Amino acid sequence: MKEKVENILDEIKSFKAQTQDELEQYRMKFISKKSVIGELFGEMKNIPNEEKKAFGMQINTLKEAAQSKFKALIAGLEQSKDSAADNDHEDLTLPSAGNSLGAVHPLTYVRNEIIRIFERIGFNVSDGPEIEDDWHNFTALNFPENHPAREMQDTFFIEKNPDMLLRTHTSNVQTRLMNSGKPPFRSIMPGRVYRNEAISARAHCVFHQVEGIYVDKEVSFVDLKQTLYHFAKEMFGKDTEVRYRPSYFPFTEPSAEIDISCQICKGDGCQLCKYTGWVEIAGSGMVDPNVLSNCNIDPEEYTGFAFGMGIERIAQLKFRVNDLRLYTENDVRFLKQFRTLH
Ligand code: 2NM
Repeated sequence: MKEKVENILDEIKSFKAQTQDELEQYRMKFISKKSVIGELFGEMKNIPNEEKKAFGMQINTLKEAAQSKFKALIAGLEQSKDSAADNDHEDLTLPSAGNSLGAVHPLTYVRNEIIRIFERIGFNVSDGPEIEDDWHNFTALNFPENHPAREMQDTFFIEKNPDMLLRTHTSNVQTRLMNSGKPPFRSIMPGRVYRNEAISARAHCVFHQVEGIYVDKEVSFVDLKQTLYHFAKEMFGKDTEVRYRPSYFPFTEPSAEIDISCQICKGDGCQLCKYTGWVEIAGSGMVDPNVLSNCNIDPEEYTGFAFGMGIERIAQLKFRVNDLRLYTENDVRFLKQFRTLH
């Protein structure tokens, strides 16, 4: 009998429980009522009286050993569960996988840059609808009834309502701004515009403009010249030269186109500047008095200048993009080249 008890004790000592199932097997075998130890208690009645005491002490010791081992097995399982959970955590000592940042689209960058330059000299940003009525897009802007820009082949009209169209410039925002209250107005209007053109390297039916307007008492052509001179220097660098060429727009009088010295050949002559040394960046002029009166502003009291430029064009000059279609194809080989912009 003594030998049996010692065998059970050995078995208890060497028992290992790695899973909940094994723990349960241990419990059944050594702890429960029907366990081997339980059976030993049942044998008490067969033990001669003079040995009962010694035997009782033996199996009590065995029972205690079984129970303390059981506690140890439970604690061991809990700990291995915890360390398994620890393995789910990131190893914070590993070097990072590196994150791949997206890039700003070159047109977005140029638009933001234009906004930043004009905001620093007191212009704010205005917004307006891309689907516009004829009055805000053409009539208020002094476009005569028979102006070629109004032709079907130049403008997208809304079929169900020929008075509505996709704006051909962001000047519609200027008419809305001027109509909304009293000068002074000093604002720029970035946005998408539409023209009915066949898509090619040099033309697209959707493109982007920033226009600007400054209306107040005694705004003069000098203000226009200095403002756009400042813009050209900020956008293209201090060494950039600027010139003004007489031009014509329905909504301005007088009108001028703004050229800068060619960024590519620095004035020596190249394909981009068609060997003139100059490239056009914007149109401008003094707001025609008719436009002011159309927008309920007294041209005797107020004057203003306005200008407009194509964002694609500025980006082309800055980044030498030689095909307009690159801007909308979203070829990552093109887009990746602008990764450092922000
Ligand atoms: C240009 C060129 C010249 C212009 C004029 C006006 C308004 F509303 F004041 F009449 N808005 N935009 C303007 C003038 C736009 O874009 C090439």
